[in-house]
Amino acid sequence: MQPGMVRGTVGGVINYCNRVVPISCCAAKAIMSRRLHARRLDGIDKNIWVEFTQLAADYKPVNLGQGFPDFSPPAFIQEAFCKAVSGDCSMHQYTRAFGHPHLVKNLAKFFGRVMDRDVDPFEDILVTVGAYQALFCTFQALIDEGDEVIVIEPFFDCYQPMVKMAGGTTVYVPLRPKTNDGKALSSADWVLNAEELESKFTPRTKALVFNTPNNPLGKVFQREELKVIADLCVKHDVICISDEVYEWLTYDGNKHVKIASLPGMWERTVTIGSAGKTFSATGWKVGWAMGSGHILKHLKTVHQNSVYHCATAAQEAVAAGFQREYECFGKEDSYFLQLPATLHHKRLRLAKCLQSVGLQPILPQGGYFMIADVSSLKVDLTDPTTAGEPYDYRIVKWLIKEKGLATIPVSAFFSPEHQKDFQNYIRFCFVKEDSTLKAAEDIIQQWSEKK
Ligand code: IK2
Repeated sequence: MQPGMVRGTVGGVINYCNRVVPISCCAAKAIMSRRLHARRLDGIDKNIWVEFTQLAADYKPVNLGQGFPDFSPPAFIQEAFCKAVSGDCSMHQYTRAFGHPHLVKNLAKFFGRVMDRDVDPFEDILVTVGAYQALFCTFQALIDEGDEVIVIEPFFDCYQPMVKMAGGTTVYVPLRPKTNDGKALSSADWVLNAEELESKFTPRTKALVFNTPNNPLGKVFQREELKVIADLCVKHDVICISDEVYEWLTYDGNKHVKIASLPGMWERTVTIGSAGKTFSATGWKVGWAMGSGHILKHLKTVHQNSVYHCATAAQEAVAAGFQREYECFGKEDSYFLQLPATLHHKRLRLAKCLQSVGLQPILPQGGYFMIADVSSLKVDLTDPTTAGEPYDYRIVKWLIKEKGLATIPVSAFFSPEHQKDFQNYIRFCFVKEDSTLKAAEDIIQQWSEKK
């Protein structure tokens, strides 16, 4: 037993933080002489969300870290959830494995309209435990040992470990600022070089994954940019995985375009969505994968042999949400218009605050994150517990512990090759109450005055 730990829980010990640590973690070496964990887990045991969510829980900072709203979902969807749990007893029981019928029918109807095509509710959609599980099913179902997956960076961090667990290798292609003079002040200035992208395709390339609007940069890929990606996917016979969890959050006239709607792409694209991001209910963990049934059937095989199905009542509520949004599509009371309108102001407010202390944020065209180089502000990095970590990790930890403000280090969204270029950047989340943004502004102001 390690110092500071006490016995007291069946199958575990309690550590300093009152958390139960399974005996297997502490004493595995003593019990087993053979290798315990599967090789596919090598090097992927750290997770930024686990680490920084715990820090936020421990230090209780003003939280502009993980991407979730600190306000409630709209009343109509809360009411739909209450109705689901208090009504028919079937809402408390298993439903169809690949998606509650009411939900898949509404998703098919809604996205069929958006894409102007027939979407088969029972063939072309899989409902999952958040977009996270949709991604997991996609990689497990489609990637084999030796396959390569092209990842456009910056990228949502879980793509890399998920590809690795499936036996594949990630090959990165970066969005690069159009100019090198430090004037890339909008996410629109970050572009993909078509030749560089094409150079990454090899006979082993099985899939390409990207995210629009992008987390953390906020880039909204324009139709012409999507066409470049689409043409290369068709030319090299590659599957496209399009992570669109922030699809309703675009600003300044930018429009989200679904790559699956481009010619020849429906047949080779898996589109990933999230009700958590869509209806400001991230804790419900309802997501989906959508695409041609001939691809989706393989994702369903992974799903039926792992999770099997997702919470019925939450699916019923999300179904009601999409039904409502179908009815008020494009109208003033659509939540899909109201949320970005609200966030547009919060985005400008945060940008103004950062600029007022001499920082140059990259203004996002979409999503609910903003990144900024904070190296001009004073930081005391003497904490020995973070020594050896990337600079942005150390800044973020110092900010949480010493200033009471949580953000996220940006290098976590880059490949090892490009991480060093972004170690001065941190990510701020602005899907927060104005009072939270005000509290963060006060901390940022006070931080800059201490320089
Ligand atoms: N894909 C992207 C691009 C995401 O950003 C997320 C959720 N990210 O939230 C953490 C953060 O960046 O602060 C997901 C997928 C997963 O979505 P879901 O919550 O529906 O599983």
